[in-house]
Parts: sequence; structure tokens; C-alpha cells
Amino acid sequence: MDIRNIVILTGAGVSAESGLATFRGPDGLWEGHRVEDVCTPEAFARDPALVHAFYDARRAKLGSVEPNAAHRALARLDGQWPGDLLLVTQNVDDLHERAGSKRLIHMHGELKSGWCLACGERFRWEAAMGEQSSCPSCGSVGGVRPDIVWFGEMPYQMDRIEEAIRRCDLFVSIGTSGAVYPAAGFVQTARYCGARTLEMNLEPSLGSYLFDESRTGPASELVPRWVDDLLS
Ligand code: BJW
Repeated sequence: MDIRNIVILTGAGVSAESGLATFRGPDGLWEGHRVEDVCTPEAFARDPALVHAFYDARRAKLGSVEPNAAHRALARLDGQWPGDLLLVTQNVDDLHERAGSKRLIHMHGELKSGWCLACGERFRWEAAMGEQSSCPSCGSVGGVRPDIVWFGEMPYQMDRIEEAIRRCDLFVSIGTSGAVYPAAGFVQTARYCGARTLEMNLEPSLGSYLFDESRTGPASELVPRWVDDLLS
């Protein structure tokens, strides 16, 4: 099969070997809480200090981690692939862009972005956020929240993502459990539109049976090998 257009979906597993915790593993984020119970606008309204503390700690952690071999291989593919390529990440860390990926969408937002609920502006945010931050755009205090897509909110750039999936010849899913929609449904759209589908994950994901091929192992080993094959 001739491959020209590629869509790659990544999840927390691609950053695990950089030292960032996944969501649903034994050492997952939010120990003692289900992520579905705390990553919601309602949870933020109920206890903003708790939610800010969680995201402030994760934003601070970015300063001590580096992209791994999987991020670097995907950036190499982005730089060398002559056809269309779109890397859609569910991750809110900045490791793909630090590795050099350019054709990238953060569908669940970014740790280093803030969003003012008073004026609607989004802006780069590197420091701790807390409850009393003021908006750099309108100056209002108390309305700044992490620019993160929580449960019940619409992921970013869905039109662009869906169009790329409908046009792709190869859909690849890396390091995601397939527990969260709409990302978990991308493989079905890709299949329906005739794309070949490949999963690379430490273990078979929930939707593993939907893929033409499922490779199991650490992303830092599987992804560079797959990129080498594709570019050779
Ligand atoms: C390795 C590895 C290594 C480890 N190498 N692999 C009922 C049915 C269907 C849907 C719904 C439903 N009720 C509600 C919904 C919708 C809801 C949803 O999906 N809920 C589920 C709980 C069922 N979704 C939403 O609300 C979304 N919005 C929405 O649907 O809007 C409406 C809409 C309609 C139509 C079209 C479009 C939209 C919003 C979802 C927001 C998710 N937000 C979070 C948190 C915020 C970000 C943050 O704080 O970081 O995003 S939840 C959390 O899960 C985070 C992740 O991005 C997301 C996915 O997790 P991921 O990446 O898969 O991580 P893990 O930990 O689950 O898996 C890691 C995998 O890696 C594992 O398999 C490991 O084995 C593997 N791994 N090490 C390779 N070294």
C-alpha cells in the first residue's frame, strides 16, 4: 500500500520514559482519585486550589524532564516525511515540540498555556498559576485557569483533526490506553475511510482489536524502529 498522508496520535505512554506519570497505571496521576472525577470544570469550581496545585506541580516538573527517543524519532519523521503528516497529541506536556515536531496539535490543551474566563484570551504561562493570578490581557484577578481540556469540554481543533484522519493512508496510535473519547474513536474513522492502522503500546489498549496491527513494547524502542523502516 502506498503511504502518503499520515496521522499519529500520542498519549501519556510516549512521555512515560521521560519520567512523566501516565493517568491510569498503578503509579498514575491523582493517586487515590479517578482522573474522571477530578479533571472536570465542576471539580475546578468546587476546589480550585487543589486543581491549581496539581497543574502547577506538573508544569514545574516539565523543567526537569527531556524528550525521549520516541519524541525524537517522531520529530525526525516530521522533518523528513514528504507527504502530509499530523501529530495529534493528547499530552499537555511540551516534549514533542522540544524534540522538534512542527506539524502538531495539542488536542487536550497545554500546561504552559493559561485561559482567562473573564475575557476569553489564551496566553503562554510558565510559572505557578494559583487562584489569584491576574490576566495579562484584561488584568482581571481570579479568572485565569489552566488551558486544559477537561471532561465534558470540547477538545481543540477537532475539525482539522477529523479532516486529516479522513484523508490519511496510515493512522498510528502510540502510548494511549484508548479510554478517552473522542481520541479513542479516531481509529474507527481512519479504518472507515480506508487507512491502514497501527498501534504501538506497552500492552494492548482497550481498542487494540480495531487496529490492523498492534505492536507491544516501550515507545522508545518501537517508535524509532518504525520511523527507520518508514524512511528507508
Ligand atoms: C506506554 C509506555 C511506554 C506506558 N511506551 N506505551 C461515555 C462513553 C463514551 C464517551 C463518553 C462517555 N461519557 C463521557 C464521555 C466523553 C468523555 C470520555 O471519553 N469519557 C471517558 C471516561 C469514557 N470525553 C470528554 O469529555 C472529552 N470531550 C468530549 O467528548 O467533548 C464532546 C465531543 C463530542 C463530539 C466530538 C468531539 C467532542 C474531553 C476529554 C478530556 C480528557 N482530559 C484528560 C485530562 C486533561 C489533561 C491533563 O490533565 O493532562 O486528558 S483525561 C486524561 O486521559 C488526559 C489524557 O490526555 C487522556 C488520555 O489518557 P492516555 O494518554 O491514554 O493515558 P493513559 O494513562 O490512560 O494510558 C497510557 C498508556 O500508555 C497505557 O495503555 C500504557 O500501557 C501505555 N504506556 N508506558 C508505550 N513506555
